[in-house]
Amino acid sequence: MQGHAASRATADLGLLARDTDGVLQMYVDGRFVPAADGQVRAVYNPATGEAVARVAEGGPEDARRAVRAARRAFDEGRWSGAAAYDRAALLLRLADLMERDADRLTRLETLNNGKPLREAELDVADAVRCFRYYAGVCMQPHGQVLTVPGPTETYTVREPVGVCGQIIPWNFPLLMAAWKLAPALAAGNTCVLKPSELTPVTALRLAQLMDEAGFPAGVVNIVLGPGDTVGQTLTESAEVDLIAFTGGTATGRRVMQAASVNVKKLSLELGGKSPNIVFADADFETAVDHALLGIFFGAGQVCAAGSRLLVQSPLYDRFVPELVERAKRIRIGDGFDPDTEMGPLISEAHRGRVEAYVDAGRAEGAVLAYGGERPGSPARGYFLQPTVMLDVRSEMRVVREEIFGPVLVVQRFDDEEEAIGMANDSPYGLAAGVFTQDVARAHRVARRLRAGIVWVNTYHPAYVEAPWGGYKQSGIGRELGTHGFEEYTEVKQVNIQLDVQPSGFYRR
Ligand code: TXE
Repeated sequence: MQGHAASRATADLGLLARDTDGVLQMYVDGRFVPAADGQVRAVYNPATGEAVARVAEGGPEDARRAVRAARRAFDEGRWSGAAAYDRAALLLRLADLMERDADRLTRLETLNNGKPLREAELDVADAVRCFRYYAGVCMQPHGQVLTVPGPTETYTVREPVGVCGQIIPWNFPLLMAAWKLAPALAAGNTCVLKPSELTPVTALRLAQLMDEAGFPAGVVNIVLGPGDTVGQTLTESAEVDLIAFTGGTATGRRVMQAASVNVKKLSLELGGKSPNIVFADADFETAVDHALLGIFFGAGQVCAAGSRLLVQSPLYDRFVPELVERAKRIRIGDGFDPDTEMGPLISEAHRGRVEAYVDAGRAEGAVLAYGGERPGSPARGYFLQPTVMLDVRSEMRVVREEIFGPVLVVQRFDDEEEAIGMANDSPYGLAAGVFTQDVARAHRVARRLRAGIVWVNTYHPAYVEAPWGGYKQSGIGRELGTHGFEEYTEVKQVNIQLDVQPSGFYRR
């Protein structure tokens, strides 16, 4: 079964546009092209450490070409000038093609990212939903008529910002492409999307599907390559009007700086260290289950991961042993194995970073209740055990910094006030979980948490209809929902004098 799905994924790779040497091509101005200087990069399957494909490795010149193509497409109005209905029709057509291709996209995602097939399936379904949702949003009216003093008709219109540079990470390669492209295209922008250099594969399949759907040339460009060259060129380019970035906070700062060149619009979806608060009155099974899901889904490589667990004292001694036992039972393995519950980390280097955090936590006095080791099996790949650290203090690095791996730190609290204080004691503010059966408490705590997303008695669901983004250093702006659409628009006010006459302000 596992081998079968994996070999089908290898066959799926054969569909992608390639040159005569088998190097996968990027997508610029409606054509699949090699890198301007012919560079090539290998991409890997993190579950085996094996190279699965070679891809064109773009550089600054490729980024500039893609930006020129997007600029031309925008300035000629090939897309922004199209009726919203026609843009929506293409987004819907794309969603249909993605659905037709869902099994393939799922396998390709597992092959290149390592996540279990069942996680990749969710990503593909959510990506399809995202394009459909924004097809609908795009056909809604977006302006307002305002009542102002005087005989003036005043209204607002929303217009596309222009050329959008979109930089995405490796943890949800296809879904992040959808979160960025769907609202931007719905609003009439043209796009240059840069996938992570580690996980370009599903974005290349998406490019083929966009080509098949019939998007005009230059409207969507997918340029491959490293962040510090291709990403940097996009963020610095005076021809780019908006940068939408998802990635680490340190890189986010650099992006912000580079984007200041022409005062670009900016949306940043950065890191998190999200608290998950379990009150003593919580439904026990639900809270344990969601605490596990909160941190071990995606092997913890999720911006909104519930990586700080806060448990109320009366429950602590029952809750934590059960959580640790359940963490031990999580089946780690190759994403193609249907029994796998948690896949590998994205790379050897990233696993090293996560292990260094575990060491730092121990050195600072945290107690390792379970994990921290590479599992004996699978023998290859970048796996790490689910890890739970106890007796942590709020000043420790493992409590303050984003680890981005399957590492949960657990703290104890006595009352609601203390829990809120601990939860908010972070430079981040992306998400938070609250487990309680007291409805008034749920609302009280949700109000006081300094986070863009609060889940009560659940963890992790993301709805395309609802705004996604963080407070504090977790970012700027919101993705998804109508807020996500508005990020990709400029708003213009138009004032029409109804009683046409001079102002009389100056003598005639
Ligand atoms: O991310 P980077 P990395 C966090 C997580 C992780 C840390 C580092 O804590 O451990 O970041 O991961 C592109 N100009 N998150 O190094 O560098 C890069 O090519 C423009 C949280 O993988 O942020 C990739 O496409 N672009 C996060 C994208 O930025 C640049 C998801 C993300 O890479 C660039 C990933 C530059 N100078 C990591 N440098 C989340 N919010 O979900 C790099 N890039």
